[in-house]
This record gives sequence, structure tokens and C-alpha cells, in this order.
Amino acid sequence: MPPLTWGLAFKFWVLWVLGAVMTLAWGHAVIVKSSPADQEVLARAPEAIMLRFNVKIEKAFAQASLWGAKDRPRRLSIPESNFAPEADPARLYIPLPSLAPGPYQVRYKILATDGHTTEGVIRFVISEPQ
Ligand SMILES: [Cu+2]
Repeated sequence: MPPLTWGLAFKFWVLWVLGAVMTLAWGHAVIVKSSPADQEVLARAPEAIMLRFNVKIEKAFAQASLWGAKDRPRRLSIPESNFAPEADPARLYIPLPSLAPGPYQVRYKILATDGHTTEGVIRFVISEPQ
């Protein structure tokens, strides 16, 4: 390659690095809303949990597990619907198995588009029927 072309390639590389740094500055994923909410007491078992983050997340790398008082932890799968073109890129919808009354935790590990991983937990209780 002639020196001029190398110079041009270098300029593109600088732009690319700047772009990556600016993406980093967006900050990592933090939950802004969930349903059930953390510490919520529910009269009925929820069919799913919805997690909404402040930024777009890499859904293909999202991990979630369900922890109950009696059962062993279960891995929750992220359904295809999350990857639909019309799906909110900052929102995860995760179906839950049918749950008996008791305390539960959904633990999640999320990768934001800035490359940072965030872990967290949503705790909720399904109350005994009256
Ligand atoms: Cu970050």
C-alpha cells in the first residue's frame, strides 16, 4: 500500500476507536423497572418476569435463574420473542414455571452493549392462599 493509503487507514482506525470509547461512555445496564418488582408480595404466582434496563442489552448473553426456598436453582431460558424486531432492546421477558407459594429470587446476569456485565437479583414472595 502507498503511504497515503496507510494514512487514510490510520484515520479510519482512529475514528473507529473513538466510536468504541464513546459507546463505553454510555454506561452499563441497571434495572429501571421489573414486574414483579423487587420485594413484591404477590397473591398469585406470576407467569413471567419482566426486566427493564436503562440501556440496550445484549440479549443473546443474558442469563437468569430461579431460586426457591425448597427447589434447586433452575436456569430460566430467554424465549425467542425477546429477539423479535419489534421487541424493546432494553427489556427482557422471561417466562416462569408454575410456582407454589413461598419466597423466590430471580438472579440475572446481563451484558450491556458497552461490554460491561451487571448481576442482580429480584426477590418476590407468593403468599399462601387465604
Ligand atoms: Cu458499563
